[in-house]
Amino acid sequence: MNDKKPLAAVVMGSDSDLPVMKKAAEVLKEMGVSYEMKISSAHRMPEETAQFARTARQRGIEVIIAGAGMAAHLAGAIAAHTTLPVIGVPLKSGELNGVDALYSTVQMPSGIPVATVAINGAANAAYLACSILSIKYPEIKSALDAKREKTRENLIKKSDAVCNE
Ligand code: C2R
Repeated sequence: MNDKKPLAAVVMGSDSDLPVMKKAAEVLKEMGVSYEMKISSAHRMPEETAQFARTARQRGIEVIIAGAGMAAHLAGAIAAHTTLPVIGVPLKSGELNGVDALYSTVQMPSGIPVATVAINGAANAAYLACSILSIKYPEIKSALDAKREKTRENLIKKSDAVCNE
């Protein structure tokens, strides 16, 4: 699906975030959403991060997922430069196990929102991005509906297998 023009962007603060953030890419792929993925740190690459955020809408991006650990300013710094929806993923990293990143990501000042998911919640960030895109794209709504139906059926099967032995 990634040969199409990207609708979603997945950004992370460091290559050390990739094992968690690739889960967002997997969900987007499964839902048929074209995406771009990059490392861009607001702290270590401030100019590139601002440039990415400022140009995202004109490049056709419609939603941004940003994951960072520790003093996680990436999602907020991106939101400062665009009015596209930004979903922040606080990552478990360092001595405070992600609570620092959660607080840094969720506590945005009024007017510059970041929709924050759980610590390491990269998959749910992607599902939320798909929900946002599904308002405009019926095929993404269908993919989300099909995924929920499959999850429901699997759980019923598991219940029958595990609880009725
Ligand atoms: P390294 O492993 O590269 O030292 O990074 C990254 O997201 C990562 O979880 C350690 C952690 O620092 C985070 N980081 C940020 C930002 N840039 C990198 N929180 C930022 O701009 O917010």
